[in-house]
Order: sequence, then structure tokens, then C-alpha cells
Amino acid sequence: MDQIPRPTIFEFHGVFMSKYFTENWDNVQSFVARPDDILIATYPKAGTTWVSYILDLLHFEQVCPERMASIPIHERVPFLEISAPFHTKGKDLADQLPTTPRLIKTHLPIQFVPKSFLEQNCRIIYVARNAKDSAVSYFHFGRMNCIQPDPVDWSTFLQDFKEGKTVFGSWYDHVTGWWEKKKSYSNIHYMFYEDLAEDTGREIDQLCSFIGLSPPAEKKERIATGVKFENMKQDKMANYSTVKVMDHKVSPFMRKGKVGDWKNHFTVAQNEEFDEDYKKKMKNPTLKFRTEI
Ligand code: PPS
Repeated sequence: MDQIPRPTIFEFHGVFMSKYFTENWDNVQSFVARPDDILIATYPKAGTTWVSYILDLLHFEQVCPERMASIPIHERVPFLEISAPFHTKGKDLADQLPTTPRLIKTHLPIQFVPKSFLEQNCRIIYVARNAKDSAVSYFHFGRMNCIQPDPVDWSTFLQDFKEGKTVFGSWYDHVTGWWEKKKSYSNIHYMFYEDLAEDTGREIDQLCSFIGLSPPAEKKERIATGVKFENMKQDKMANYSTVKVMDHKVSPFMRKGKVGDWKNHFTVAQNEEFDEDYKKKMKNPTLKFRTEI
């Protein structure tokens, strides 16, 4: 892994961020969306890559087979706000995308999303994952990715996560902010990692109906098989093995891909404190997560 200094986090318009996602801010904010762009928005580690891959296959699997063999997912679906060493700026990659539609990834909380996406009434797919598994996955990601702040150790990271002191800020605010946006912006499909794990075929059907595609059953089945965890883990175009800032020996990007791995990390006391704190923060009774399936 190429060693670069770990960034620190700082409060940025009320949200904890690192410089790798704020340095290109004005250009990101003035991004010009097209009405057929599809934005995939998530809090980190919610299943962005999984859903990006499904959408990419649904749109381009047969149109452009060489894409599947030679272009990694993070280039097919640019990460809009990234501006980090060894990465082309996500905004530039997005501008240069030759595809229609353009699939674009963001981890921005709703209040930071470039206005153009909303003005153009773009389709937005928000993927959410339960807080406990998100925290575990984010912790291991921080260990293996040197453009993330050093997570120190699990209990330190868990405390930071509860306090919203992680890059892209509070998980609680992120998932709730996007959930509430559905009231005023109807072109959001809000989906859950746990549902995708439970029944990938059903979730692909729902995605198809949201994006207005009706692929034949065989294609949907082929995609559901192709995006199984074991298959994506082996696939160099999906598993981030080509990214220089990540050390997969410390922890692979495609780590476990499970619902409920938090049980292997939380102590009984951590779990009780987490649940207590969760109740105080998550006041909207309509937004429900599953921590096991
Ligand atoms: S990132 O860096 O925020 O874009 O990461 P993201 O892709 O959102 O999330 C990574 C976690 O998703 C898991 N993953 C999958 N799970 C099940 N099936 C498939 N196909 C799949 N692809 C990615 C990945 O393993 C990370 O979760 P953990 O719990 O760490 O394994």
C-alpha cells in the first residue's frame, strides 16, 4: 500500500469531514447534473458497491461487455466528492462519463448534495444499513484505507461513531435526513442492505421498476448470481483490489458481507449502551432497521 498521511477530521458546515472530501467543494457543489443521471447515495459501508454493480449490470452488461472486463466499478460509478491522492477527482470522472445514464456515487448527507441533482429531478437511490453493522464495517475500512482517519481501536471508533465524529458525520443524521427528504422529493428509492441480503431478486425487481427497466427474467437471475458476495469478492473489477490506498491484507474491502457481524465485535456492555443511545437519537418511528435477518 502506498503510504500517505492519514487525514484528520474537522467540522465542516456542522458535519465531520476530512480534506479528501472537501478540497474540491466548489466544483462538486456546482456539478451540472442531467435529468437521466442516477445518484447512488449512502452513508459509508451501506452496500454502495453492491448496488452500484447491480445498476451497472442492469444498464450496460450487454451494451458494453468490455466494460465488465476492464473498468473497475469505482471508475464506472465515480465517487463524486473524492479528491484524494492516487484518485482522479470524482467530479472530473463524472463529467467525463461516456454512458447514458451516468451512475454517480455519493456519501454526502442530504444538505450537501449538489442542488443540480434535485433541480433536474434525478432519480436517487439511497441505500441504508443498520448502525451496528455499518459501524463495524467502517471500523475495518478505516484500518485498511489510508485516506481514512486512523480508527485507533474498536472501542474508540465506536464512541466516535456514536458522536458523529466519523467522515461524513453522524450515521443517525444521515439516514434520517435522507429518509425525511422523501416527503418533499419523491424521486428517491430508499432501500436497505438487509433487504438486499434477504432477497436480492426482489430488490432487483424494485430497482428495475424505479429506474424504468424491464429486463428478461434470465438477465435478472444472472445479475443476482453475479453480485453474490463470493462472486464480487473474486472479481477484480468489483473488489477494489486495484486501488492503491487500500491494504487488503489488513482487511479486505469485501470483508464479510453479512448482516449481524456486529455480534462478533460488540461487548454486552457496548451493545446495551449503544441501544440506549440509539433510542435517544432515532426518534422517527417510521424508519426501522433490522440488525439481523
Ligand atoms: S464504501 O466504501 O462506503 O463504498 O463501501 P460500501 O460498498 O458501501 O460497503 C462495503 C460493505 O458492503 C459489503 N458488500 C457486500 N455485502 C454482500 N453482498 C455483496 N455483494 C457485497 N458487496 C459489498 C462489503 O463486504 C462491506 O461490508 P462488510 O460488513 O465490511 O463486509
